[in-house]
Amino acid sequence: MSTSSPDLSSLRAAFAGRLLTDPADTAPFLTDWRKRWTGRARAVAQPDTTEDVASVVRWCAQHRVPVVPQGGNTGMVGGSVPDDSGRALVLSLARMKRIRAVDPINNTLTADAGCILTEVQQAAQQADRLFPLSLAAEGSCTIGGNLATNAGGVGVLRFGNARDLCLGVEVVTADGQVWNGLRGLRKDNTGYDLRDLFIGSEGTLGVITAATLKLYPQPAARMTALAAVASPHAALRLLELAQRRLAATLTGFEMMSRLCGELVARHVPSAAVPLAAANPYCVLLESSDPHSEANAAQTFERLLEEAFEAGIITDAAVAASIAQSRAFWALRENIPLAQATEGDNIKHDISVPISAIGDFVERTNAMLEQTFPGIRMVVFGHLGDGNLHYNVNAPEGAGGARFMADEPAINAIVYDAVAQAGGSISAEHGLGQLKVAENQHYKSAIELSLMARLKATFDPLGIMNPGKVMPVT
Ligand code: FAD
Ligand code: 2HG
Ligand code: ZN
Repeated sequence: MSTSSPDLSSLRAAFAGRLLTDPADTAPFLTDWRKRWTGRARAVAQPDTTEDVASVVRWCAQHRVPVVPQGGNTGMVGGSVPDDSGRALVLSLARMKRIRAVDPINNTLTADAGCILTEVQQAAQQADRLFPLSLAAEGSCTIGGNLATNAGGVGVLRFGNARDLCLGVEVVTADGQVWNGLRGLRKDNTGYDLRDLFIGSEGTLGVITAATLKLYPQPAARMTALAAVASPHAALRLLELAQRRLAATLTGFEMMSRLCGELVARHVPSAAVPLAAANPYCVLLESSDPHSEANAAQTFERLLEEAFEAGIITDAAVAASIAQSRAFWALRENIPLAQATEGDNIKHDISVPISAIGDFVERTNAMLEQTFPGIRMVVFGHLGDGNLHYNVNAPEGAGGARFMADEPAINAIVYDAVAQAGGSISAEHGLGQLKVAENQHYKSAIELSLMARLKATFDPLGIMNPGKVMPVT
């Protein structure tokens, strides 16, 4: 790839005021949410339309300039920021915010990639529909970023991940052509599924500029409860019972370890809930009932009584109001912020078969505690999907830098255990730049070879978000 500096003047002329080069203006685009990676860039381009995106990508292809697509910059694995070579151009989709169409009969909504997730949820609500993708970053992440990472979140148990919620995409390819694949079809077997290749590709195959999304009916009532359990094994027994009793109305099942509750109490006291800091593990359950509040409350309370009587849960609190329900969710949603405020941390966004989670946590906790005495496990996440944020913080009072030096050894223990359980080293956050090498280690040769061939086919010049997902060759 060229190291000389191509002239930006044609882009600057086309993007009057929307091509940032001043370091004070570009800085927010160059560091990720975790503040773990800071890169440099030639410029940050801010397109308004799909044709703008295409013209930037064509310019980048012509001059062999790497393109780093960026949405809300809330990713956890460093995918949205450039490396420190200063050669890349950051392509921020943040100004592309049009809701293009809502079709309540087809139950679809088509939105520009830069729409914030909450804006999409609100547009669906205005049409008396639900767009069920939901995650704590929803006030700043974009639908393009959600699709590019195939985000999960707290509704996957019932509605699936971003891929399951997307019927069509519009994409600017690596050579700057526009593919309009905005089909609102539930059935379309006309060959290879290009949409599904772009979803989850983290900006390494093309730029998603718009998407057609699936909508659902709004529920009549929602119930939320926090239940205390002794262990992840007990949480799994609760999951099995809840799925039996609530069937498809069970829409959320999140688990958190005691330290999560303690860290929220310490760093985000307004979101603290005493139950979470007083028990080894807590589960946040949510049901969404299509019929009525009375029906929802009755089924939910019966479930918790039965769980008590069976000795599965030791304590529980059912939210008596919308405000209390929000408070329970605030506890859960503030764990990442509380963990970041506590200090240097190592994240493992892992999945294993749901049935294997109890043993996985017990065995891996024991191995880590034995090898790194005092290490603190901050374990939480989407238990109903078999996906845990099996995160760790340094021992209380220990220096962060020394702890981070142990990251490769800590990762090896965790990921070997994940591999042994038949799991994945990235359940929902993607690979970004964080897990490229580890993916090469844990994936089979044939998978890696097919991935490399796809990358070369879609992006022969290697300009699309280089160094993310795949190693630079
Ligand atoms: P960015 O961070 O800007 O980009 C992410 C990746 O997508 C990068 O590789 C980027 O190059 C690429 N990209 C962005 N936009 C485009 C585009 N239009 N076309 C092509 N490529 C693009 N994630 C979950 O899955 N589940 C959670 O529950 C969850 N909770 C979170 C909670 C918090 C507090 C935070 C900070 C993050 C959380 N995340 C979660 C991670 C993050 O929010 C998601 O990965 C989200 O989908 C990223 O969207 P974004 O717009 O911020 O993308
Ligand atoms: C969540 O579920 C996010 O809250 C973030 O996926 C997880 O901070 C993390 O590790
Ligand atoms: Zn998560």
